[in-house]
Order: sequence, then structure tokens, then C-alpha cells
Amino acid sequence: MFNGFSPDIPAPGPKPFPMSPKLLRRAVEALTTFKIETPSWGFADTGTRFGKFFQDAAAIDLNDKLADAGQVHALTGCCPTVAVHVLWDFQPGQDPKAVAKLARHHGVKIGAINPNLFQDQDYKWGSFGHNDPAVRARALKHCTDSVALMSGTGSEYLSLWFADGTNYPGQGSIRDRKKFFEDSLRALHAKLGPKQTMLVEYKPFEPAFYATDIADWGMAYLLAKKAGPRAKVLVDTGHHYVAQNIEQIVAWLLDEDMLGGFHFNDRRYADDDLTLGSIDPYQVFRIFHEIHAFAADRGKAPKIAYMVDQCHNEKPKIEAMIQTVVMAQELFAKAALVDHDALRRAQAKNNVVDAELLLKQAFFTDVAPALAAWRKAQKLPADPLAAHRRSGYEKTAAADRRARRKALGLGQGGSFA
Ligand SMILES: [Mn+2]
Repeated sequence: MFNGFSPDIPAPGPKPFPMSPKLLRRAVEALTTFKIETPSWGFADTGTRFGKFFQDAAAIDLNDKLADAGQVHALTGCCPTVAVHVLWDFQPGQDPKAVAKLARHHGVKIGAINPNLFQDQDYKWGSFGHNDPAVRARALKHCTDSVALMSGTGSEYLSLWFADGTNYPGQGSIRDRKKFFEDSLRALHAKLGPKQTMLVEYKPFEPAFYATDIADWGMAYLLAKKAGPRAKVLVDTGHHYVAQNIEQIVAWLLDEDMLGGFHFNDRRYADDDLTLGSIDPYQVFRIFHEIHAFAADRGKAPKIAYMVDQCHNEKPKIEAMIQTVVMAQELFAKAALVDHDALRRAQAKNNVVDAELLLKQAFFTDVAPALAAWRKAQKLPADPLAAHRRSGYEKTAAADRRARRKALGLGQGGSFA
């Protein structure tokens, strides 16, 4: 028997909460605004640091990656942009306008440009944090070249992640490295156009295991703030210690107008790159709740680049990506159902139980009817994963790419993506 709830809270029953017509509308509205970017590297053969398990259908080149991203967007209707990695996706001297055209051909656009500052031998001791000014200058040049790629492809975001750090106490001056980062990021910010944003990502460890130069959101915040107004923080959900409260970080960054974007993935331990929501869907819901609550207070949704950063070693790449996108849509829609007025009332009375239940109630609401209604209105398949399997895309891609690998004399291997 449930009898202790305020009238705001219907008592939970044995089945998921159904949606009223009002909630259905709210969930559909949320779905209409929600877009999430797929990563080009998520369609290629990638693996762990120990090795890769190859898939015939994995993308060989940028054309394949954009075609696969186009397939995900065609079926889900919410992934119009694709993040690209400069070193893995662009040939030296390649015309960025031709890349933008190729993307359009596959029904997508180029999203965030990710410079690569961790693969070259020059970066053994760091890039922006290196103690040699010549290496820092080289890293900066690569980043300013990447800004030119943004302009050429029409990309809005430069997405920066640095592997920089030290592995042993005493190895480098922590304060000197901080200063090197401040100087390089400020110089890079000066190259940005008025509609271009740079995102500064953080990660506590790996590959540096003693002191990563940008180890947490506070460091990323400070560096972005010092760089200039078009620098924001990027939150990769996998880049936190397990006990860390990510939604609290999100709320603080929102309140400071410093949340630029997300790299979504799930993890059981550290940067595991597991499929979003496969381990802890409530975590993702709580993040989305903070965003919806902020939007409700401000009367306007914040501009956030929602992106996926996942690599699947075992799952078929496109299936995993569709699974991720559908999960993101579902959790975003659920979080939109929280009754913010009732939550404020419960908070004002310090009614902890009701406040928590308002979140739980939204989380356990079955949003399938909203997803179905939205997909129908967009003329999308009711079940994107089933439609992908029926399409035969995977089989055709596997046959084509197997033959092309053979003809090109390509072994499977090489770089991460
Ligand atoms: Mn990331």
C-alpha cells in the first residue's frame, strides 16, 4: 500500500508509468529538438590497446565512414553530423570543400573537427604541454590548420583532447606545463572565427598515469576561460572516476555558461567506450534532467554539441551506433517528462522522497509511444535497428569492403581507426 505521497506524485504501480497526452506531447517536442553526432572512428576497425578484432563491414576510408553515418541518420533521423579526426580522415592537402560535398552526398554534414596531438613521435613528451617550444609550435600549427578545415567544411566545433601529462613524480614542472597550455590555447582561440567554438576535453588518466595536464573539469574550465569566450568545456562521460557525480559537473558548467558539448559513452570502470546506457542508463537520464531543468528555468534550451565517442571492438559498428542513438533519444525524452514545478515545490518543502520520486517516475515512464509518434511524423522506420538488419546494408558493405581490401592489398591493422 502506498499512501504517503503528495497529490503531485501518482503511486508507482507494477507496470511502467503510462504517458498522459500532455506528457506525450512534451516527449515528442523534446525528440524534435534532439540531435546527436556520430564519430567517424566509430565505423572503422578499432580496438583496445591490446589488439583489434576485424570486421569485414568496417569502414576502410572516409567515404565508407560517411556512408555508414548516413545509414544511421537515414534510419534514426537524429544524427545529421559526423565528427572527423584530422589524421585518420583527411589526406594531406585534401580539399575540405570536397569532403563537405562527400558528406552531403551521403546525407550528412561534417561536424566537430578533432585534431590529432597524440600519435606523432614528436609528441612523446606532450604537445601543448611539451617543454620544447618547437614542438608546441608544431602542435599549434596542426590545430590552426584544423581551424582552416572547419572553415572549409562548414564545421562549427574544434574538439580538443590532449594525451599530455607525465608518468612519474618529478618528471616535469606541473606549473610550467599549465602555463604552456594557457599560452597555446589562447593563441589557438585567436584563430577562431566568430561562429567557431573550441571544446576542451578532460580525462583523469591514460596515457599519462601520474599527472594528466587537463585531468578534470575544473582544469578544463579554467583553461577554456583563460583562452577566450568561444572556448567551452567538453564532458566525456567515460572520463570520470566511477564515484564522481557527473550531473553535478554538468549543472555547474551550465550555470557558468561553460558547457560546450558531450562525448557520450558508458563505462563500468574507466574510459571503457561501452554503448551508452548499457551499464547505467539512470546516469545519462540524470545528466539530461539537469539540462532540461536548466532550460526550464532559463526558458530556452542551451546550445550543446551532443556527440558520441565510442568504439566497438565486438559489436557490428552500425548496429552499436543505432543502439546508442536510440538509447540517447529514449533517455532524453524521459528526462523531459520531469515535472519541474512539482519538483520545485517538493524542494521548497524539503520533501526529499517526493523530489526523488519525481525523477524516478519520469525515468520509469514508458516513452515508446512518443518515439513511435515522432518516427511516424518524420517518416522514419518504427524500429531503426530492425530496419537496418532488414536493409541488407551490412552484408553488402562486408562483401564490397572485403573485396576492396583485397584489391588494395590492405592488411587490417595500422592506426587506431
Ligand atoms: Mn572523448
